[in-house]
Amino acid sequence: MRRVNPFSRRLFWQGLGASLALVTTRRAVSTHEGTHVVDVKVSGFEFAPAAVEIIAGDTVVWVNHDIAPHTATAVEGDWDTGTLEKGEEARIIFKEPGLHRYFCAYHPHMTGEIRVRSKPGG
Ligand SMILES: [Cu+2]
Repeated sequence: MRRVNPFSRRLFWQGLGASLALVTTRRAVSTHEGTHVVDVKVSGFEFAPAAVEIIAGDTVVWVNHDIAPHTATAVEGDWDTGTLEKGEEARIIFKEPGLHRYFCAYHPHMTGEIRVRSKPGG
């Protein structure tokens, strides 16, 4: 395949070496280097998973799979995805550690929570 030129092949092996190193030194290496994106599916009038645990700086993405519109609206009122129609998504970056409970503004029985832990070593 033309795409596998010597350069990208070398990158591939470097990547493999890095992941092997991660496995062997797992205890010493943080599982959260850089930021992560966590998906929450909004489907069947539920947030799935309803409880999510992330590290400060991570992003949560809500994707609405229902025909009904939904929101993810913070109970504390400090963030809100706004209305998500079917197929739409919204992302929110959580920078501060803490527990964020949220609900759907259209269907308040739909609830979820995001637990944001502090960044290791910071
Ligand atoms: Cu809803």
